[in-house]
Amino acid sequence: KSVGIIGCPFSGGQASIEYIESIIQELEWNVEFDGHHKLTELRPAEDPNIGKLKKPRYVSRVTEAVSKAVESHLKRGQLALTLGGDHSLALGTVVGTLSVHPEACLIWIDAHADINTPETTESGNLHGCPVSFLLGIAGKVPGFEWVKPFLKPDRLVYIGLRDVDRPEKKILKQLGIKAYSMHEVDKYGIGKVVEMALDSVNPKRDRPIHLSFDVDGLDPTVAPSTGTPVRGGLTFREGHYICEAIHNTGCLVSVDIMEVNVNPLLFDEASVFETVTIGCSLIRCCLGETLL
Ligand code: DIR
Ligand code: MN
Ligand code: MN
Ligand code: MN
Repeated sequence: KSVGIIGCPFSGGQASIEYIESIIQELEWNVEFDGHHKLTELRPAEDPNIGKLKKPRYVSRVTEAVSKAVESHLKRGQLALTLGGDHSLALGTVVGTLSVHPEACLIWIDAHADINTPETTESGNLHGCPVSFLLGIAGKVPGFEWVKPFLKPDRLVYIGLRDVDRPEKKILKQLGIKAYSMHEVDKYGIGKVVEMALDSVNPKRDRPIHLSFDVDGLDPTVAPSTGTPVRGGLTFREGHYICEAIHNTGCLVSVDIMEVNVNPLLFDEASVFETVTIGCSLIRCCLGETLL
């Protein structure tokens, strides 16, 4: 049992700086951590918008580098654990996973669907767009030609959604993407929702799983230091249950814990501590820690 940790303090797709050093503690696995990737060195001198997209070159370089890092840890038989950082990073982590495990499915925990295209995005922030690139519906954007293989819509499922843009809702419907919003979590309970989610993307529990966990999927009362908090999110236990249940499938190969923001200029110490602590504890569940 070995885990390779990919530290990604990166905020090119969003407006803030993120670190997450202290999350790497007390793991019972054999841990390989090659230091935080020096992603800021990849920042180009000039990076004008492409259409509405902000910092497109920076994001494409960083995410391509991250895809290679994930790929290399997976090829060595390790669980790839990526700590971020802006959720645009998942463009890299998921491509890295798919290039080693083409049959993998993607479970996306988030308040947001992150499926805006370069056409539909209002903010121009690439952290709101990675899924459209992963599905191959983003169109041709210079710098992102490396993004392949693409993910099939029936291999993707969401849990925790509650702030989805109108054009995003249209895309989800058109492609028939399975999504369990907070409404379904309330209605069925988290146990049933996770079971239904797994049944939809991994019915025989034989496909490798990539879990991309945006901490803003959690309620801001339990994960306050994140860039775009939305009220009415997953409880502390619901978040942990998801990680425990996915660990129990035995199929988990790659995990992202994203949007943990430790910038002291944006968040007070207590908020950062709480968010980093819950991030660490989600990771422990993904690695098989049990309550009893
Ligand atoms: C919004 C917000 N849908 C956007 N997305 C966020 O910018 O595209 N994603 N905050 O995490
Ligand atoms: Mn590495
Ligand atoms: Mn996200
Ligand atoms: Mn989000």
